[in-house]
Amino acid sequence: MNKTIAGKLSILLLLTLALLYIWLHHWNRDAPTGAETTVADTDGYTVEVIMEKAPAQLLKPNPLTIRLHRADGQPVSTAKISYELFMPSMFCGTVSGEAAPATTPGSYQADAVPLMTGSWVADITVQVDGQRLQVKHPFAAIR
Ligand SMILES: [Cu+2]
Repeated sequence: MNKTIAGKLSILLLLTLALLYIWLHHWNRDAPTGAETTVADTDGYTVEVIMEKAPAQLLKPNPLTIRLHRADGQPVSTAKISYELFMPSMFCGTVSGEAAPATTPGSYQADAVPLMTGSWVADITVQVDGQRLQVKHPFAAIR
């Protein structure tokens, strides 16, 4: 192989690797992960966490629905449900609040307001019949 061609090829290879590295890095940092719904069976209850908008909108109230029912399917409307939003890879503070019972039995409603774009977790605490259930719902926030 010609020396100049080999040189050009190695530069091209380096450039490709550099671009690949930047792309992967960018991808990992900026593609927030998250789901629309998290369903958890815990201590005889099923907790469903539904983010109506996925990804969520930055600095906007995003409807957050929590549905609670017993293992036998009976909805539970007497729980006290609170939430705490945090970013798992940052120390930028938390946003907390309570979910109010909605008209549908076993359904609770809150508005989640993410303060930054990226990956968030909604940490849901359900207090029901002297029990404390915890469900973590990952979600993403975009501009
Ligand atoms: Cu943050």
